[in-house]
Amino acid sequence: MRFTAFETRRVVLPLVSPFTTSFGTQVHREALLVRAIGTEGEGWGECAAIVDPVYSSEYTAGAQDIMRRYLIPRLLSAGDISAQDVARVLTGVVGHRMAKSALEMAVLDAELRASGVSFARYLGATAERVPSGVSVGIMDTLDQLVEAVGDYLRAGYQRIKIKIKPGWDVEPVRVLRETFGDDFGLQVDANTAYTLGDAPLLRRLDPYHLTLIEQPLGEEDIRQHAELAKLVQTPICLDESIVSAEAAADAISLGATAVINVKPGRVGGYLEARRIHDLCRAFGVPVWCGGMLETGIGRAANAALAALPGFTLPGDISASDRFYRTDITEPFVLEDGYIRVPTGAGLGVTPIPEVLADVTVDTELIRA
Ligand code: OSB
Ligand code: MG
Repeated sequence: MRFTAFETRRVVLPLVSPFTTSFGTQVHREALLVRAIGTEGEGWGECAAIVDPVYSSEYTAGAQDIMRRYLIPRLLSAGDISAQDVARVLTGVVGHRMAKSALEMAVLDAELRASGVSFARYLGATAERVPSGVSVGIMDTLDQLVEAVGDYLRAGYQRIKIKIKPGWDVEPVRVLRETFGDDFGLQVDANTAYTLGDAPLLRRLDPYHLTLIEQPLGEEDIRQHAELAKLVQTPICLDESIVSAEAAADAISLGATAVINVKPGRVGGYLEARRIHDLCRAFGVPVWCGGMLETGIGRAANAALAALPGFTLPGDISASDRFYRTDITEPFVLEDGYIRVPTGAGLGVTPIPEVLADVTVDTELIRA
């Protein structure tokens, strides 16, 4: 269909508790939503960028700016397009994958709503529900960590991922195994906080049979991850480094990653995410769906993606109430440790107008 306008909308949602990673603490989620307005209907997208450029180079205000100045004008003048054309239309703009992903998602949602097809069916999902994992931030004390993890395990989460950084790594893992035993999936995420010289330290995680260690080294250190993989037993899983299917293929063939965290925003969209899934499946590399503290909009799309057959590990797709007291869509809830994949047309969820109005800090309509 032809798109006549795009609305960008900045929303701020308070988090139920602060979320600390090796790159900082978030107390609320400032997210950028996109509404694509086309000749046959509308669709929603959510940008994965966070408020500051500390996870990747993208950040909320920057994403809004690149959309306004460069990306949306290209889509508005592209004529009749489908979601499969978006990457090509935007290809002249270098980088800004999270911004591009949000726009492609909104176009895809509009298209699928118009044709009555769900994201899950379009992407090739084979599951009706996905196993739910939870990402647990760095805490002030080990007692706080044990309490939080105990609550999540009792709620039914199927695996725990804890954030680590130098000074908060082996000891929290040891305490969690000592307290809760060996019978639950446990993994760690360093968000690039280590160097190859830390291999002896990271090797001390080996006895705790973690499912994986996520992105221990820098985004560009793919070769060094391959070196690290020879020095530690815990499987390495790349997040930040995997910015495209090409990067995924390189990292796999270099032996830098045994598992991949697929985040649609980081790789430029759900279509590229599906290509990475297909590639990993062909290589026999397990994948799981990462998260960026999505609202119900992004969470719905992630659940659909995670229902593809190669997603064999629980992802960071937790219930809405892990982050938000009030989600902007109907909330995703944990049912026996699973999140149900929406079946309605497009995303299958829509923002609740009153809630959306409450959390919106600005909107901008960009027309042809
Ligand atoms: O590295 O996976 C990450 C959140 C923000 C930025 C980076 C990451 C994360 C998470 C949260 O781990 C995952 C979630 O949304 O549940
Ligand atoms: Mg990560």
